[in-house]
Parts: sequence; structure tokens; C-alpha cells
Amino acid sequence: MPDDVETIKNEALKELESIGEVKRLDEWRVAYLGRSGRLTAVLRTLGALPLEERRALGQRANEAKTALEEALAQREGVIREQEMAQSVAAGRIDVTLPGRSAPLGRLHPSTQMVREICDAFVTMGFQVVEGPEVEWDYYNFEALNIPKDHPARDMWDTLWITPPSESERPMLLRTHTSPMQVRVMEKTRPPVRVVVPGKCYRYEATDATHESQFYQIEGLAVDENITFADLKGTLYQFAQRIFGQGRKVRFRCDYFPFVEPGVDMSIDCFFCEGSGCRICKDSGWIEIMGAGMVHPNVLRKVGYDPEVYTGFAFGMGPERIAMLKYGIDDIRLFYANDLRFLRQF
Ligand code: YSA
Repeated sequence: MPDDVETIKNEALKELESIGEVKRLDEWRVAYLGRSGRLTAVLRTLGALPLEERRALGQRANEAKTALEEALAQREGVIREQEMAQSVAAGRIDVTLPGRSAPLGRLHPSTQMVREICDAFVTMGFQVVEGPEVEWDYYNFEALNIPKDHPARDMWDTLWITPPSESERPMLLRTHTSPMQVRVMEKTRPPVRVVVPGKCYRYEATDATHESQFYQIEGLAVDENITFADLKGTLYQFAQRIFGQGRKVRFRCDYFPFVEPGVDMSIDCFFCEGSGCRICKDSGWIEIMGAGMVHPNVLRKVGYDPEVYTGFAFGMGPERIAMLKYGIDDIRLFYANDLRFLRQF
């Protein structure tokens, strides 16, 4: 014969009061309210009782069940609060401590320099475009007035994907961003004003100023009546923006097969103000890019009439410019993934 409902209820409540841990509450629940629990056993007997008795006992048993369930929930709340208070007192959780802030990422110094340089040209009306790093020999060399077997190819140590000896249509990792001059002109009619940032690859013996992967930024402007004076004026403005007002620039003859005339541009050394130091190798000048007037052969290749259109182009290495600007003495730091270096920018 199961116990009396009131007795079970009173005993259960008394026992519940003595429980001090959340994990013991479940044992209590099973003992009284579980499938084989004491109160459940009472409910099981109901079927065998006469109707009147069944009603009365059923009602009392259900009320007891509800009371026990409510008492259980309340006890659990109390115990959890006590446990939290104990653990706070024990110093395991200091709820007054500020949360840990997630570390903030930042842009890679090469990316920052690329963006700064592109922005300088965007304010002068240039558009930013990008192109493929895996390139055809045609765009990297042929269309830039560098035919097969031309000695000028030696200027770019090439990483081939399919070399000319193995393919009618050789493929390579672009050695400079200049192929984009051709791609842009093929698709557009003048006026053209673009800058092209992107990764380039060379089969280099790496050292403090040479990496086998590095960024370049190409520039191209083509229109009627563009002259060498436009080239000088644009690049002078660029130097003022990136290196500061009052910078002097110098142009000297240089050779690139896709320009005529070709030049290199230097700025006066801002470490020694032109008097000569280790950085500028005592010359007072620091070379920052190659440039020139687009060669008529290149214009012809893309269907532009060189009698009508002229243009200038330039190409520079943003990492080398960042090295000058921030006094970084080894280009390999850019790609060494050393956070001590990267966090400085
Ligand atoms: C010249 C005339 C134009 O009308 C247009 C573009 C050019 C630039 C030409 N395409 C070129 O690649 N010239 S370059 O071989 O002298 O490279 C240009 C710049 O890229 C260098 O001044 C340097 O800053 C960077 N560079 C070249 N090789 C590098 C490198 N940076 C890091 N590591 C290397 N291995």
C-alpha cells in the first residue's frame, strides 16, 4: 500500500530543504516524481479505487505533485544563487571586470602603401583597375615591344608556367604590371587614365631590396596632345602628396622597350635633405620609379593611331617606397609574417 499523500509531500519538502547542490536535486526528483517515485506510485493505484475515492485521492495527489514541482524550481533557483555567490566570493569570477576586447586586425603595410599611392592618383582623375597575375607572354612581353629572343627580356627574371620552348602560347607569372597597359587599351578608347596595383613575381636571388613576390603600381594616361610635361607634372604632384611638400624630383634617361623616351624618376633624399647619406648612397637622390612616353609600337598593337594619340606610363614598387618613407631596411620583412614588424603600421 503506497504511503499517504500528505506524508509523502511533507517528507519530500523536508528533504528538499536539506539539499545544497544542484546535482542532488535530480536524485530527489527521481525519488518522488520519477516513474518509480513515491508520489507516482500513489497515482498508479488510482485505477483500482472506487470512483469517489479515486477523485478525492487523485485531486490530492495532483496538488501534491504541483506543489513539489514548484518547490523544486524554487530550490534550484536558491541553490544556483548560493553557488554563484560562493564562486564570486572565492574570486573565480569577478563580475566587475571589464570584458576582454577582441584584438583588432589591421591592413598589411604593403596594402596601406598601395592604397595611399592609388588615392594620390585618384584625386588627379585616375581610375583604379586590376588584372591577372598569371599572364600570357604576349601581354607581359610581346605587346610591350619585347619580342621573343630580345635581350631586353633579361631585365625581368621570369617564372614561367609554360616556357616559350614548350608552348606556342607561353604563360608566366607576370613580372611587372605593365601588361595591364595593353589589356586596358585593348578594351577602351582614349582618354585613358588608370593606375593598376598588383602583385608581380620574379625569379630573384632575394636580398634587402629584392623579393620574389612584390607589389607594383602601374600608371597610364593616353589622350590627344599628352606630352612629357604632363608626365613630369603628374609625377611631381604625386611625389609632393606621398613624400611631403617641397620635395624635389629628378628625371634621368633610362631604357624600357615600351616607352620612348624612357626615364627614371628620383626624389631628393629626405633623410639627408640631399647632402648625401647611407640611404641615398651619397648621391642625394633616391630613385622611385621608371616612366616614359608610351612607345608608338605599343599604341599600334592596340589599334591606337600614334599620330593622333600620345601617352605616358610609369611603374613603381610600393614596398620600396614604404621602405623609404618608414625607414625599413629590409624588404623581406614585408613577407616574413612577423607580428612585431606588422603591428608597427
Ligand atoms: C617603366 C616604364 C613605364 O612606362 C611603365 C612601367 C615601368 C616599370 C617597369 N615595368 C618595371 O618593371 N621596371 S622595374 O623592373 O625597374 O621595376 C619597377 C619597380 O618595381 C622598381 O623600381 C622596384 O621598386 C620594384 N621592384 C622591381 N623588382 C623588385 C621590386 N621590388 C621588390 N622586389 C623586386 N624583386
